[in-house]
Amino acid sequence: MMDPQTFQILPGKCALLIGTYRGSDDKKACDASLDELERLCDTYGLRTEAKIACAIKKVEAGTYLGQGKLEEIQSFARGIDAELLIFDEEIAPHQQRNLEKFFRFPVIDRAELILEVFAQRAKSREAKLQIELARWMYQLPRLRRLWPHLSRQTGTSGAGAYLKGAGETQIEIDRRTLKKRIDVLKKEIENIASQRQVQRSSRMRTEIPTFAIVGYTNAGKSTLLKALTQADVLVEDKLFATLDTATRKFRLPNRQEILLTDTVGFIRKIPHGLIAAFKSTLEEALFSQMLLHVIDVSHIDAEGQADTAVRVLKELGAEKHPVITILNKIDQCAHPSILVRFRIKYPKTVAISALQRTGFGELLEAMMQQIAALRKIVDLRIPQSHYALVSEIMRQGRVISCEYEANDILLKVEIPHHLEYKVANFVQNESS
Ligand SMILES: Nc1nc2c(ncn2[C@@H]2O[C@H](COP(=O)(O)OP(=O)(O)OP(=O)(O)O)[C@@H](O)[C@H]2O)c(=O)[nH]1
Ligand SMILES: [Mg+2]
Repeated sequence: MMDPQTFQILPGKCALLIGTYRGSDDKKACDASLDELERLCDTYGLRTEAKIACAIKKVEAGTYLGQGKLEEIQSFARGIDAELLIFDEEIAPHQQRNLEKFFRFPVIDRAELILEVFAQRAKSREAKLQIELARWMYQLPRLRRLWPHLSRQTGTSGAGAYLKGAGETQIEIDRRTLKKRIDVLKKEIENIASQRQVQRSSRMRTEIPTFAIVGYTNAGKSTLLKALTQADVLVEDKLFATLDTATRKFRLPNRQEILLTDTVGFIRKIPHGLIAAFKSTLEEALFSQMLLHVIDVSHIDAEGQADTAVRVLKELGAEKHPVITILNKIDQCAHPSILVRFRIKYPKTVAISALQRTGFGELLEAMMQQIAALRKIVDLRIPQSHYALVSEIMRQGRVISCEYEANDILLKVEIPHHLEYKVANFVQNESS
């Protein structure tokens, strides 16, 4: 069996980045996207020697770019001693093969680089399995193009086998082996997901309100979790610092206990297989009752990043969840007018600096309001003999006042909706 490491693009290589655009309006977006690709290279450890934005009229079926453009790029690449070409757009497997034949060095696309970054940074068993699955699914239609200088050779069954002229049969055998491995991985991931389901339902039984911190990569999600809960999570000025979800308890100023979950960041042109593979991790966000969408307002394309995050959340089916939009990094925000635009576009926004811990009062207030919207305040008169019920209410609700009268307990309490039917017989009047 081939080792997924076989495909590794070795860090330290010198890369030439290629983006394409059609109209002049597209040029800006193309440049911004190339800058992000450069950051991905940096995260991975590749050196970006140059970035080229090519104006194109149409995509060539066989080689993506036309002959003239390819020749231009080739002479440029030679001049800078490029060892690797990275396309910002998705390149079909046959185009990739043709391009590699033409350039005579490895050609990859943004999706493959993202997969490599994930592979390099995955730590937990689940993240490792998910990324292995995504990589194999990506490589399956590309088996023929394994490169020697891309790869770390592992015995005779790795990339080397192809170079020694292994024929169709070897590819067929490997393809079958790969498919089997993909099935095994899918099953293992399903098992972990079902264990998570069990944990999740026990958490739901205790009904602690849960917020998932979501948003574009590098927006400051982990910084926020760390600032609020002193959690020992990784904060880095790199894309995809977090690949594992981390959940921490936090107590709001009104003593309400909540859970906060840090999640994997989103990115533009995210490889499809990656969303599928990480679905069980990302689902953590869906099962949270509420979302905190963190936006880096100091980023030049903050609006585009926010749109991408909203789109991915929609793809995951989380668009109905109540959201607090957090405008983060206001300490670095160069254009305050952007804050106004965000406030108009998104219904509940708060502006903070997770790093400098400012704006937290407003944020916590918004979170308390959000929880209150999911809850109800009631006045109850409960005989003391029903102590089990009283203790359940005390645990899950927020007691506003408590008095004793004869053998009864008089409670004014904020309760989650699922407790309403249990206390229905003891309600005096509903306060709100
Ligand atoms: N100036 C400034 N920098 C911030 C702020 N919040 C976070 N950062 C920085 O932004 C970078 C990314 O922060 P992280 O918390 O790792 O971002 P993330 O959203 O968890 O990123 P991924 O896990 O990669 O998706 C780090 O260098 C942080 O120090 C802020 O309020 N102001
Ligand atoms: Mg993070």
